[in-house]
Amino acid sequence: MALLNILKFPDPRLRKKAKPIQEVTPEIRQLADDMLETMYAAPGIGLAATQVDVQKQLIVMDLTEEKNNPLVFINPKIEVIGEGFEEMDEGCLSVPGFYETVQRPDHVIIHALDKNGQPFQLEDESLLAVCIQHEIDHLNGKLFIDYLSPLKRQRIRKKLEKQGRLQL
Ligand code: K1U
Ligand code: ZN
Repeated sequence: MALLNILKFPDPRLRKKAKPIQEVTPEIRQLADDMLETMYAAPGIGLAATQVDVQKQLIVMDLTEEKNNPLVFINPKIEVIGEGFEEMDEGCLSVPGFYETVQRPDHVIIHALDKNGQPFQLEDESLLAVCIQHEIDHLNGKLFIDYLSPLKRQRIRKKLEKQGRLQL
């Protein structure tokens, strides 16, 4: 297994769109394992392939405190159920140190392939529903800070650019 580099905002590679995975090969399974290791080490509860500079529709997640329920979503799609919305504080491993409130549909059914290429569905009305929407946004080149005002986003960009320069 390998730890992968997580791209940080405003890296333009975070804006690339991921392509569907045509076949679930051993290389894709290895990438999923490496992404899980990277997510656990960060630490985080989710990670999209875009964040590690791979433009494939692959997401990993584990919402347990014990880190014992790794989830892999290949070519995920969501179906929004009803018209309810929920506001939640979100963080992002690509925007480290910032937590902001985002409003999203609160009830979804996720359709995806698992690590063996088998289709599965998951229905959720809590953190999983929020997290999968955040991760699917990554696959589409979108970040949670895109839901904030331009002024707030600019402040975050300046702080992270300053931190990046200090680390050089
Ligand atoms: O996509 C990412 O960058 C991962 C992100 C997922 C996420 C968190 C909260 C709401 C929506 C999506 C994170 O994992 S940020 C870190 C985090 O939430 C966390 C870290 C350690 C323990 C528990 C949570
Ligand atoms: Zn994120």
